Amino acid sequence: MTDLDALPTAARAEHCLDILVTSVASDSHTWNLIYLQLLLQEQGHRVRNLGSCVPAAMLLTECLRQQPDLVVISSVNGHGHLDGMAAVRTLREQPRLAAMLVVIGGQLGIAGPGGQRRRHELTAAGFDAVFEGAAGLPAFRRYLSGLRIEQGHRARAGS
Ligand code: B12
Repeated sequence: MTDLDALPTAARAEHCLDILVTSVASDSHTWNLIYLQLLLQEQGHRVRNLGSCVPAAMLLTECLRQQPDLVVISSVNGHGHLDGMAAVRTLREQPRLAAMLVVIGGQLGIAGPGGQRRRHELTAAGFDAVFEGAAGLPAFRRYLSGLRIEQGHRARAGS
């Protein structure tokens, strides 16, 4: 796990999220995770990064312990859609995690982006959103902005 305090962070956003960045069990790539961590921290979110090769059981333990607002799974080795489905099913079996947001992105298959069909498989397994291939990052940024607005509305409604 990365020492977060040693990394530069932007001023905390008004509605910052607690975000868990992780990979899947088979994937040993790490720069994708560092990239995402910095991207999210630059936007003022609090990030914990579990690193590479994270078994589903470990992810489950960390989610129960940390109760993050959002879990971001990244995989680029081509096995992410299979490992990702196993991981999200493990999380969704836990009633306490049923409402937690979980998204996945990167290079999820060995034959390029899987399009609508793969997105459907992954969302059916329990992901809230899928960000695959080159179009993934801009779509992910838009998704995050939407969450921030939603959280702002919730905070105002509660106040
Ligand atoms: C460096 C590297 C390695 C290093 C990793 C070292 C490390 N500490 O990370 C080593 C040598 C270990 C390695 C091993 C392997 N690798 Co490799 N590796 C690469 C390489 C050259 C660069 C990856 C990288 O660091 N990029 C920099 C980061 C910042 O970018 P990124 O990973 O692409 O992530 C970006 C996007 O994908 C996206 N993204 C990623 N995740 C997410 C998540 C979300 C939510 C969003 C929105 C976006 C997003 O955002 C990031 C920034 O743009 C790529 C080829 C390439 N040029 O991309 C191959 C590559 C990823 N590797 C590949 C393969 C096949 C392997 C091996 C299976 C090779 C082998 N036969 O052993 C193993 C797998 C090991 C394993 N168990 O996972 C393939 C994957 C093919 C696929 N997906 O179909 C690639 C694409 C090479 C290729 N063209 O074939 N690899």
